Amino acid sequence: SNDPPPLAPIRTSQDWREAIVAKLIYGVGKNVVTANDRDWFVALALALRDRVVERWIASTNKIYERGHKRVYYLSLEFLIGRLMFDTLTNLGMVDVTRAALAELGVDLDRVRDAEPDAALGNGGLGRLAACFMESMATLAIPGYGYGIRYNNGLFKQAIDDGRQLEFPEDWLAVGNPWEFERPEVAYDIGFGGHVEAVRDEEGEVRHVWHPGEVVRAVAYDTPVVGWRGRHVNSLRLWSARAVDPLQLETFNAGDYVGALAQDVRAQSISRVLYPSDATAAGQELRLRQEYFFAAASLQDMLRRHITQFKDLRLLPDKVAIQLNDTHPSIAVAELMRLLVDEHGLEWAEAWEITKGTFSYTNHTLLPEALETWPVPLMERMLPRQMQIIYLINADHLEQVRMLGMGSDDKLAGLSLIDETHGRRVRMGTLAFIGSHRINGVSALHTDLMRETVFADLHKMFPERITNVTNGITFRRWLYEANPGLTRLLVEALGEHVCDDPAELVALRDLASDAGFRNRLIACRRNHKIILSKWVRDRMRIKLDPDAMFDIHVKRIHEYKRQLLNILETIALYDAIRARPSAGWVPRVKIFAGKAAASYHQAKLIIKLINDVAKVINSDPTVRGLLKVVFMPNFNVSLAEMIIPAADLSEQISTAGMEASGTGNMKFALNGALTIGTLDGANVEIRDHVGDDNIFIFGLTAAEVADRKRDGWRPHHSISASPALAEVIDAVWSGVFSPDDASRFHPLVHELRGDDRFLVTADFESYAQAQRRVDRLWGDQEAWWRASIMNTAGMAYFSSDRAIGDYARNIWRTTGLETT
Ligand code: DL6
Repeated sequence: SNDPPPLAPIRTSQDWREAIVAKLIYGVGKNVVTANDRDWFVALALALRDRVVERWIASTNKIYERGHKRVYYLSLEFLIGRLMFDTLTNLGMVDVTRAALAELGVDLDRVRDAEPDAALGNGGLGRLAACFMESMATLAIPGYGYGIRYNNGLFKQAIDDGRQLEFPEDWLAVGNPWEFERPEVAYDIGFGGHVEAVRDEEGEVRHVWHPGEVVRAVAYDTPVVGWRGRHVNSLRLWSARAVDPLQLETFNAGDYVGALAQDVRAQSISRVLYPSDATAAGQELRLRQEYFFAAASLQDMLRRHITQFKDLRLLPDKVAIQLNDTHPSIAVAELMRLLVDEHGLEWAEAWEITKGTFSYTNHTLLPEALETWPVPLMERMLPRQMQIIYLINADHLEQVRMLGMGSDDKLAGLSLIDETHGRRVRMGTLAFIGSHRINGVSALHTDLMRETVFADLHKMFPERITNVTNGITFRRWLYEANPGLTRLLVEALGEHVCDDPAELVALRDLASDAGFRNRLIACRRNHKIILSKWVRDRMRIKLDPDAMFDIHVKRIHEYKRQLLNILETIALYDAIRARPSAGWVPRVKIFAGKAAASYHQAKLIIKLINDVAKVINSDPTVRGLLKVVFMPNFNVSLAEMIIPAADLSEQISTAGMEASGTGNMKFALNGALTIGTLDGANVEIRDHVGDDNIFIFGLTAAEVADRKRDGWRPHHSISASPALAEVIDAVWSGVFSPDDASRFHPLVHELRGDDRFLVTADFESYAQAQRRVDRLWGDQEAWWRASIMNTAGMAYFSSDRAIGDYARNIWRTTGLETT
């Protein structure tokens, strides 16, 4: 067999200690006396990596030997976070590692903190891709992630005088021990130039693209280990460089900067993650990134397919390509180019192969996030792909006419070219018509896709849209983030619950068990103490771990309505001050999240939260009853610390706007109760945990749509709520910004003007829901019963279930047998 010879088994902590120390000496070049935390992290990562590689090569061999179908997950974002504990947990090596390091006087938790977060994503979409990679490995589905190896991931956020500042992120500064550079896996990617039509010997016209610029894509591979280490997949990220990095003549002539200019231009493609989360990204560089990684990935997978199966006609049987949002959707035109121009297939056959191979996930209905690219830019940068898009469009519009949907306005709406704002290519339409399945990410979102953005395409292809509700990997978000709760679950339900989350449902029988409840309370309190210590050490704010921790963490966006939360917090502050001894429930309001650097309203919301925090936290009247904290630089690792400490989870987006949410699932799994709207996956969470165990408020998506249709005016909502009117007046008049009374006028203008996110419409209902929260908190037995019912109901939200759905209904494949 080609499988590697087995490594020496790790039987004792001493065996493992020796392996780690060997890596420290021969891999890092340090000794146990001089090693710092980072050195230990690298040594441990290298030692672990050996154990992973052993399995990785065996998994890869098995995929080849079985001729199994491969799944390619194309995503511009993978928000991975740290990998150390994923690897330790999935290999079952946490305890032996802790012991081995302790024998050396090294603390595993400090080593854990020395690993930088791989933040190659903006938010939910990128984190979903990371969870899906882990679940594909767990289910032994031969899955390959393809993306970009950004030198700088999502910016670091600092808060200065309450305002967000952005700094470059530098996750590679200390090296990345998990990855393997593959200089031999490199592809040339063209841009610009012209297309030549030539006649071949048989008189057929062939199109030859002569790019004006060529950039090289070089692969970096990271192994992705599944649960219990049974299968290991690959994440392949592309890095860009010039074909000729150094112009020697120019250099010798003394122009040292000019000599490197081509390389700098090429490298800019993989330099930074595009800082966008549901805001339009109308930048040429972004399109270069999209084409660069899509084209490199396609060349790579076609090479692999041809080497093994020889026949491109087998592509839909042997390959499934999932487009994570429209970002990689230029791949549809590129695959057609490769099949027709480079491999000589007939157009019609190539189109059937393309559709049979691709599927597309939509992650948002927000109009500003639906990608379109200006036709002149496409013609200049990707001339052959643009011709192909025109040809696809001609066939598509012909089909529209044949189906009797060919009225002018229908044709205009269904066309690949949007003529309403200059001429632009609709990437969502390209992804849709080039795929055999299109999925939304929650039941509600999928329904809305059918009814709104894709209504006409859905009429044309009624079978194509399907739903796959998102999920999260329980390994990271329960076993690693909350080992105490995991231990309780294993003790109560047996070890097998870690393999089959469906068994969580048995927890319902313990919902009223006092012994279990008390241990759960101790576990939560422990996490609240850890969080409080973080806040005390970094922000010099003291929190009471016995207060209710009410947590709102996610990207800052108007539709996610952090503004609604902080306005209600002000109302609560006013109410407490009016009647300080009315038996208030002590609360800590915790916010965290990044705003896109150019998103002014979102950044102003951060400033408002911080200004409100300053006033409330220094007011002795509410001491012990209310605290407000904005934790800087929210990232995956911080989320792992915050979520197990939450009592209340804020999921309060305007109904119809949050496609799914995945934070909502992480909190509920860890036993936080949700206060939320009937939006995204909240709807399904309610169905699984039960109406009594979640605080639902606000307008439904249908009611939001009705209000908007009827010419929504916030005036009535504001005047119907004295508390809200008072809060808005206070913000307007500078109560929280005495140094600059007009600072928050843009926020108030929006609230009193369009209020596009219906903050004022939902305010009263939200405030009443918060009082229901207070009442339940007052009955601790009932609160903890509800908490247990949340954890017990979350099996459905495992990303293993989601990946199972994709495999069955979209990719038409299964996992490999593992032993
Ligand atoms: O599907 C993952 C995640 C959802 O849970 C969020 O509800 C949704 O907002 C997010 N979408 C995006 C896309 N934004 N853009 N472009 O991040 O996807």
